[in-house]
Amino acid sequence: MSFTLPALTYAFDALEPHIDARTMEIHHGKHHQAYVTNLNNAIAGTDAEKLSIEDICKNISKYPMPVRNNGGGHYNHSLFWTLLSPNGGGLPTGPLAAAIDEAFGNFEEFKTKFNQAAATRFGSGWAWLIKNASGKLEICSTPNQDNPLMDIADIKGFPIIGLDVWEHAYYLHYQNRRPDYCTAWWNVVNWEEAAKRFAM
Ligand code: MN3
Repeated sequence: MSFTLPALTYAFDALEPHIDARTMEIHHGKHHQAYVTNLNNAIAGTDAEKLSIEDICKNISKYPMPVRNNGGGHYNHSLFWTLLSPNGGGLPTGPLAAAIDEAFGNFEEFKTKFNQAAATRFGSGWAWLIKNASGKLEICSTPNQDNPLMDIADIKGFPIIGLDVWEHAYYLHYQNRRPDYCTAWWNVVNWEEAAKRFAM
């Protein structure tokens, strides 16, 4: 079995003006496709071909760097697309909203802390809201294509939302203005999908 690029459930231009069509087209069709192709090449003929991408991530310390970089890239982007929606933005509801208030005080405080994590991740990486082993929410960030599922992560947990802060995610439209991209991204966050993940 080999991994494949998941189709987007919305058009490349559906997230405009917050995320532009050209960025989405290159990000999905070129960057994510490259992670898939390179992951398949890296695991060809090994037992990892029989595993899910989640199981590969959970034991990532057992694999060489190309599997970590491209396997992380495939998991992270597959998740990222589902957490974006043209009907997104607004506020979370239900148990996820309550858990955010409990962990961070209120939604605005949560946003501020998440934006800080995204802005201060040096170089390329991701900002995350995770559910940790005790079921509590935490904010963290990871370098490169690492993620909190990985056994090598400083802070481990199940990703509820993730924000790609690699320059390829925003440079065409926002150039060096990562904080502007992070601010705009809240308008397209798919809280319905995030709530489903929190309930898992
Ligand atoms: Mn990316």
